[in-house]
Amino acid sequence: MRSTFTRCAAVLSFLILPLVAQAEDYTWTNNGDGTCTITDYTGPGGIVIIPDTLGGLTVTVIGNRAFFECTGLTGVIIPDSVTTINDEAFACCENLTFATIGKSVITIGYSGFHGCASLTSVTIPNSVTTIGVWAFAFCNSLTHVTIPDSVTTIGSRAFYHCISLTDIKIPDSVATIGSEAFYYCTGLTSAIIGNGVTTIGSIAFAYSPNLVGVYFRGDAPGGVDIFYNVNANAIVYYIPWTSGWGPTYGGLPTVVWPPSPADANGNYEVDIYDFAALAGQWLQTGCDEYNDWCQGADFNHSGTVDVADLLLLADDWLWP
Ligand SMILES: [Ca+2]
Ligand SMILES: [Ca+2]
Repeated sequence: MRSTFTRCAAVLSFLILPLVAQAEDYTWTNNGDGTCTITDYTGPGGIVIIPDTLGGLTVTVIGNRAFFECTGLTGVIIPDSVTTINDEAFACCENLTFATIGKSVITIGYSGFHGCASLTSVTIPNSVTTIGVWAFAFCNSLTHVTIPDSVTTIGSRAFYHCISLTDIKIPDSVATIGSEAFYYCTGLTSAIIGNGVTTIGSIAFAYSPNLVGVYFRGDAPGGVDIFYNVNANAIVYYIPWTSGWGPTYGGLPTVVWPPSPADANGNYEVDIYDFAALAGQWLQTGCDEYNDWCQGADFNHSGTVDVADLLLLADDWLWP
């Protein structure tokens, strides 16, 4: 880190209302197609709403290190015009507590939010396909992050040393989890791995002493030392009809994943489809094994589809 760095560090926490950023707070380059790349921010910080146009040009890229070490930045709202967050764009913004990423962002670049140690909340929109290498590494305060089902690649070390992260759900869209992606996420207790994941990089989950369960929605992915030095009592759960599972996986014992009673269609998710199944059989009687417990809607196998089943659905809503 550059220790002499003072840019936008002076004004901290005085700003209660969001500051609508002024054009003079930015430098940018013309991309030549009516768009521009923000190359630097020199404003006072606080909560910054990045403008969607500068000098008549649409802001599409937050450039390399544009907000690097901007310690005065406490919150940022990135406009929907932005498609790319480049390398280290917000790295080492150590007082940044929240980031709302615009709905057009496709790529979060290398170390995009690396070292944002105060970041407790980040919204990753359903447009992002790549979470870059080191993207959220050392985001020590991040307790929860939702990875949308647009994401196909989680880069190496993307969430390295996110020590406050307690659980993670990798959507079915993700094919590759990079090496050390969740290395030293010491607070991690559970992880759900989507059914599209074919490869997990080496020591992707390592040094997680509190890990209790890892739930795989698909076949056993390839990988080496995935669970290096995690809680030895953690259990790997798999869905019965998937393949590649032995008595252990990555050194951890494997067990068939117990289904939710409210999962009417048996796809290991409790959502609107299960609600529709319940609604379709509502107040049905005579449920038994011959009619598959009223097509799965008699969750508690009581013979009728009623409020007791609805309560089971409510209990497990959006499971797992
Ligand atoms: Ca279901
Ligand atoms: Ca019932």
